[in-house]
Amino acid sequence: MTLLFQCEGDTDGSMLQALRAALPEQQIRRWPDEVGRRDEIEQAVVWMPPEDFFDGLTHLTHIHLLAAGADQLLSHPGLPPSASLLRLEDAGMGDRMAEYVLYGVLHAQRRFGDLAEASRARRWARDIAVPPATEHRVGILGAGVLATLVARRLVANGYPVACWSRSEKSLPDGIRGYVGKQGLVSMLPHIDTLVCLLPLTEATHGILSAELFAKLRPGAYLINCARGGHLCETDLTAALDAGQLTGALLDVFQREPLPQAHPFWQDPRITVTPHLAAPSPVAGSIEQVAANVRAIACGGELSGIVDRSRGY
Ligand code: NDP
Ligand code: OXD
Repeated sequence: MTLLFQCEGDTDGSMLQALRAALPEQQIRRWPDEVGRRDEIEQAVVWMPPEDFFDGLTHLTHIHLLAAGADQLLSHPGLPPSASLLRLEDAGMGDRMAEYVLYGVLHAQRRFGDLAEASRARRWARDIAVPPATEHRVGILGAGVLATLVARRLVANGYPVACWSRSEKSLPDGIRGYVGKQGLVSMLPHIDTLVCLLPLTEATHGILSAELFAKLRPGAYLINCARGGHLCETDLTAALDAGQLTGALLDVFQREPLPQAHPFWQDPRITVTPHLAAPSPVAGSIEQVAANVRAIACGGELSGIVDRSRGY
């Protein structure tokens, strides 16, 4: 079997090296300098394949994505219609995402933004009320692989947590589940910090909107660590101006890197991070890709199958 590896972020070659070590029996070619005969390639491991990447890959059966979110790959104009897509599931990202979200939730609950402002003004702000974690309710949009791991970490830190999903599911103890459109309407009015961990699909595009912000508890905090396309950026600014929201921690943006002139950089109520909430770790990612390559060879069970019709 011949496999083509494409990951521009792998600047030191450590991912490719790990993949070759994990699959010594396979022929692994590096894109773009080792592509060779394109019709010999049966599988590809990709990060963000360029526009002409799939040209001539006529025998491609499986595409392994080095990311959790498949939105960009699914919108690739050259994506072969019949190849199976496999994404990363956790692969070590869950722990990193849980740290990121926990930081944001603590920031909101302990009112560190207000305290920092008071500190800059040399104000001894004992009047800033700080509720206990048990009274700060966190709502997560999504109840998938990452949302569940994040929710567990928040529960372990004393927060009441609710997760929202498309389908009914059994969630770990202490996490309340809400399902579908009606479930979202029921969940939002109780939420102090809202976390977005949804895949970007037609149904979830623009979900973080004025309509949704208006349903949250007044003064709620927003954490978006999923995709920039989930957020209506002008609606966020309007909700902050109106006091409907008190702040936001944003890791993802409609345009990345966030353009220099973007107003979010200058807004003290918004914390911008450069899409690093949970980068794909080398060891966990390669372990998962290699396990799938082996499973394909022996007809075993695959993990991370992307359902093209659902969009995730
Ligand atoms: P999963 O596919 O495991 O989970 C997605 C969840 O979203 C599921 O619970 C699903 O519901 C729910 N969902 C999807 N569509 C809808 C809808 N229309 N209404 C309600 N719920 C919906 O994804 P992961 O947890 O692995 O990853 C989530 C996202 O996190 C990725 O798609 C990516 O965009 C982002 N991400 C960001 C990173 C960063 O560094 N910032 C790093 C890694 C991922 P159901 O369970 O019913 O299917
Ligand atoms: C991912 C990401 O989807 O890093 O894995 O955003």
